Parts: sequence; C-alpha cells; structure tokens
Amino acid sequence: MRSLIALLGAVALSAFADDVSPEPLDSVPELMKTFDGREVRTAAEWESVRAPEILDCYSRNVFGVRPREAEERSRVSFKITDDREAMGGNARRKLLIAEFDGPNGKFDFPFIVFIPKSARAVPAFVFICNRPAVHMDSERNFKSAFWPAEEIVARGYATVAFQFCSVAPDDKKADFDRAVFKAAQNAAERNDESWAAISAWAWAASRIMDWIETEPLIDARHVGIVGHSRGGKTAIWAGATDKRFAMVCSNNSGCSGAKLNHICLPKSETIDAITRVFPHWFCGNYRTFAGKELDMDFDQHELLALVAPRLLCVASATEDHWAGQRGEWFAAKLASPAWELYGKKGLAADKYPEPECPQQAGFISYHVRTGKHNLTPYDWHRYMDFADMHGWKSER
Ligand code: GTR
Repeated sequence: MRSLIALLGAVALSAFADDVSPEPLDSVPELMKTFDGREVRTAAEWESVRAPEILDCYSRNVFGVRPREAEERSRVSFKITDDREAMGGNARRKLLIAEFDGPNGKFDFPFIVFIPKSARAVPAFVFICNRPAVHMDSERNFKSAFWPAEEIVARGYATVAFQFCSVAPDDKKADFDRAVFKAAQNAAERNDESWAAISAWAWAASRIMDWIETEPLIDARHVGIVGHSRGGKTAIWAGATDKRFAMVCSNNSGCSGAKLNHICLPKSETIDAITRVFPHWFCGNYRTFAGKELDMDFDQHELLALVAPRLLCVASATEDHWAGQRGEWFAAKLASPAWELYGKKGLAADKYPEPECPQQAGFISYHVRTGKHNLTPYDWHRYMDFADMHGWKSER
C-alpha cells in the first residue's frame, strides 16, 4: 500500500513537473549591465563594450579561443570537385573541398551545395550536419527528413551542408592533436582557454561563408546557419563569432546553447552532466562552472543577444525536456532588449506558446513542435517562413 501511494505521488509529481512554467531566477545576470556594473543604454555602447565583453567571456570560459592563424582568410582556398544539374533539373549541385593551409600543417573538409535554378542570386541556409553523412547524401538516393534539401530548394533557398566530424572528431577520447586542431596549432601550446570541438565546427561554417562570398549564384547577404542539438550550440557560436550570418537557427540546442542556466528545470541537462559526457566540446575552463550555474555572472540570453540585430530562431520540442524548453524560450525573451537598442522587437510574445504556434512577429522567432528531440521538415519550414517574412527573396 505504502509503495502504491509512493508511486501515485511520483506520477503526480512528474505530471506537475511537466506543467509548471518556472520563471528565471532573480539571480539571472542583467543583459544591459556590464560585468563591472555599468548600464548599457545605446547600440553604440552595446557594440563597443557589452557585446565584445560577452564574446570574450564565452571565448575564454565556454567554447575556447581560436588560434589567430585559423582566422586568416588567406590560408583558406576552395576546390570544386563536381558541378552538375541535380534534383531533376531543379537545382545545381556543387561538391567542394575547403583547404586550410595552417601554420602546423594542412587540413581539408568537403561540403555539398544545392542551388535552385534562378535568374538571380538566391538566399541560403548553411547546415551543420551532426548525424552520419548518409543524411546529406549528395546523390539524393536517401532523402533525409533531417536535411530536406529538395524542400529547401523548392522554396527558393540554396543549402550547403557539411558533416561535423569531417572537421573535428566528436569523441571524448580524441586528443586535440588531429584534424583542424593539429593544422592550426601545435598541441603543446594549448591551455584551458583553447578552442574545442564546437568552436572548430563553427570555424568550418565560417569557412563555408568565405566560399559563399565568392559564389555569384548565392546572395551572401542573406545566409542563415542551422544546427540541431550539438549542431544548434555550434550554430549559435558561429552566428556570435561571424556577423556575416544574417540568421541563426538553434534547433533544440539546450544546455550551453539556447537554454538559460538560471532557471529550475530539474529534467534538463546541467553543466556538470554536459562537461562530464562531452568535455571535448568546450574549453577546459568550462568544467569549473559545474554545479555553480546559479553563481555564474553570465548566461545564455547574453550569448543569444550577440546575434542582434540579425534574425534569430530558437526552437524546442514538447518531449525534449533534456534541452529545457522553457529555458530556451526565456533566454530568447531575455535576449530581446539587445534588439530593442536597434529599434527592433526581439521576441514579440509574452508567454510560452502552445505547440505548433510559432511566435514570429519580431526579429526573434520561437516555436515548439510536438514530438521528440529532432530536426524535422516542420522546423525547417518555420526557419524559411521567417526568412520569407523578412524579405529574403524579394530584397535581392
Ligand atoms: C545530448 C547532449 C545534448 C545535445 C544532444 C545532441 O546527449 O546531452 O547537449 O547536444 O546530445 O547533440 O544530440
């Protein structure tokens, strides 16, 4: 009997935990105050003081600092290995290799491009594919719903994909003396602030952007970066570090992505859990925050705010408690004042939405989709809707 009562209690408690809408805690750091307590009132102050200090904070404490040589544009070149019609004549397909001539060796990675037939340059979505390469089948024998390239092309957008492990291993046991890390830096020079896997994947997205700027069929002023989960964290970091991305789409990025840490969501991932299971995603310093989330003087709304005044999409899934859906929504909401400095609305909604009711009236889009942790055509279409709404196909 006692165990039955305990069981009923546990069921009631877990139902309750699903229904509550916790608010961020009072200790959530203030976006419009510098780390040393000065108010930020204008876009000029944001750009000259606050945004740089947030970027620096996330570089040194979370994703790591890239070696200077990795950012040198003159070290990167591109080789086209194939260029032909595809998708029954609806698209042009290009296969390319990005080649990096690093101070400590050479490194290259492949990427795939589909461009719809159009008389004018088209907008595009760069996709960080964090699933096996079969999901980005260039022959289109397997049409993955994770990267619905035909549907993207049919809506008038080009899409460019790379498989993240072709840039840096997603392996906790791998050292940093391989792949792009090795080419960019002697491993002996690494320290607790050095870049790690998420930064390397974001680096690859920026190199693809370098190529897009040279491709006349793509409109480089209208390029979004899309990633799911660990790819979503990467998309945010790519957008924070590279302003050429005009839209950032964080799909179910969760802990260390869009999810606020200063909120009590017991079912969601913590810094302790993420740095134990995936230490290779972050610089060494990040682990020192494990279990100390509520004492941190920075949080993910500040990271999201680095996208301002560009377009930001944050998306969750109803069953994805590990990603902390309400924490993702609140971070988007609390990032909004950065857009207001530019006279733009950030997230134009005051309450957490019902599933399949996207909030897209401002420059931040939020939606929650029914279902599991995944990136689906439903999510892709919301990102394309948002780009459409902002004139990405008419402004050319
Ligand atoms: C989970 C991890 C999350 C998320 C996810 C993914 O296991 O805890 O932070 O990134 O992997 O990338 O699929």
